[in-house]
Amino acid sequence: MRIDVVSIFPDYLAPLGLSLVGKAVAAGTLDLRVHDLRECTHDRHRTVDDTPYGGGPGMVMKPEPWGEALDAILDSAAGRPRLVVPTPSGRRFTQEVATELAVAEHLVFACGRYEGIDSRVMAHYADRFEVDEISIGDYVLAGGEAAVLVMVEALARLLPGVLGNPESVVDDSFAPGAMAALLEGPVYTKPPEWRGLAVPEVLLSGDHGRIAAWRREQALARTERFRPDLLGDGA
Ligand code: 6GU
Repeated sequence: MRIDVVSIFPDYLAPLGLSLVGKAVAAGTLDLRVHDLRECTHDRHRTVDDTPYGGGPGMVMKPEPWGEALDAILDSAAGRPRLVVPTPSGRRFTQEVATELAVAEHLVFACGRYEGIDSRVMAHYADRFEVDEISIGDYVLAGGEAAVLVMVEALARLLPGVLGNPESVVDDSFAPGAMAALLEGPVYTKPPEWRGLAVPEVLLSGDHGRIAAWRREQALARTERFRPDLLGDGA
């Protein structure tokens, strides 16, 4: 998979060189390219924003630098990439959306700052990209960069060969399947007793039936406590 990220803070994306995503890049599973939007400005102040038409607070990102940056990416692209614009006013990012993005051949993330990107940019590219405006949750960030870190990490671990154990994807909270719509319960490792706290006896029993039943019960209790909406009876 190829991923391009365009931002006025390319250094913000440096963590993509670490951990699981970094390994996917090193292994060649992920071709990750980060671009500085200001390289596509041509004035002395490298201006990327201006005041909003119609008035109101804040600034809006000008279309011209975005046009230049996205044209250059398209010139080196094969096929029709997906353009993902992180914005609090987009559709909500979920595990299902991560799964959807993970099968794309080429994703381009356009990180807005300020009050957002001039809407004509998304309209203009709708024929050459599949354009998607996506929010990672109901709160407001200062820019799309942190949201890109979230989305890329979520989808990179779904790429074939990225996770050591593909079953960890299957058991995830929110993964489709037997544990669907249940949060994962508590986990334990050695030692069997730590600072007076014992690992639940059932996990040491070797009885796989009892262990599975206990895990299901724990997952259900946790879901009732923190996410009753997932059970359909809490709202
Ligand atoms: Cl994707 N961007 C910004 N700026 N704020 C957000 C967001 C995205 N998702 C939730 N809040």
